[in-house]
Amino acid sequence: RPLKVAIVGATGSVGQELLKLLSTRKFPIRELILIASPSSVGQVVQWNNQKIIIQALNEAVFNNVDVVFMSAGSGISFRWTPIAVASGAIVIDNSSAFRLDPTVPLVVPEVNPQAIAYHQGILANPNCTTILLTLVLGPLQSRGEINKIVLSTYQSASGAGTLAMQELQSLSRNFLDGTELSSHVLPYSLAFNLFLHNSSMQSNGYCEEEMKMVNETRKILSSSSLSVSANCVRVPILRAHSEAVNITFNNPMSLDEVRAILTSSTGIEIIEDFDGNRFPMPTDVNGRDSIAVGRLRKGLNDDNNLELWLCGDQIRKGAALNAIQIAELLLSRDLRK
Ligand code: 2RA
Repeated sequence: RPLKVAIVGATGSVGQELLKLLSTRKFPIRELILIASPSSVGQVVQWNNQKIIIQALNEAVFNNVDVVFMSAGSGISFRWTPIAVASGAIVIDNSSAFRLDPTVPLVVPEVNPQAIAYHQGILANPNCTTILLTLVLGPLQSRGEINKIVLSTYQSASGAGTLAMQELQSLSRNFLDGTELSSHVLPYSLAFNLFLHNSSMQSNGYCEEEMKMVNETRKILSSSSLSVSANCVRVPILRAHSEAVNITFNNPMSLDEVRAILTSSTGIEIIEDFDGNRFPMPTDVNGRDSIAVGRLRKGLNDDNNLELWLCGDQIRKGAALNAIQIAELLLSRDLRK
């Protein structure tokens, strides 16, 4: 039956992608309500030949709502997700608020769809970098246990929001014009520059973004002993994240075997031309559902080692598409609660 759906954070880059995908994927909606910050309340949004007026966030807004896509940051999620669940809604939360809560499934539908069975009203969308990584690790784990992951990320400005994407463009223009370069949204100028991810620094010397990859990857792959080490970097790219990944299995694997697995895995395309030195680039994945994987090669010093490179659209599969795929999975199982 068509559903009443709410998007909290409707004006953000992920909220906008949710609107686009809910329409193109023909998600069964009988009513869509859009909620955003006070500065956006009253704005009219055109969606599926309807004019929808943006509403303020309050308790009543969740009445009779079946599914809430929460995409307004952890603070809003912490406070309003329990209220939405108490109103009878199922919440798919794009923030980090509940991702490590043992009662909350953390889901990449292609990898651990079975996890949705234990939800109690909240399901968490993993961090964008984790979605892209586990989409590849999931199928590979089926061929043999993965002991260790070492990776570096090359994260686009979109991960810091729409204003950060705009700032990258304006600072880059300023750079070329030789004018003033101070950043306001990002911690430093990203014009022809890069910097280590500026999420809060933990006492162990890793930042919050890196620890998200450690903890979320372990939860999604159900492998608490998996060793993960991440180095997260913000780079001057608009909306696609890239990752250089080094995987150690507990047994040797052949590249043909790995290629065959990834080629047949949903949501992954292989872009790989060693002769032409052509591998995935952010421009290959912008606005696309699939992520691109390439440059598969065995480690130089360890037969159990595999190295690869991936690129994926941070706003789409890294956030909005994965959230909708979780909702579609719930629908296929009749929104069990
Ligand atoms: C980032 N993954 O890219 C985080 C939040 N989307 O900064």
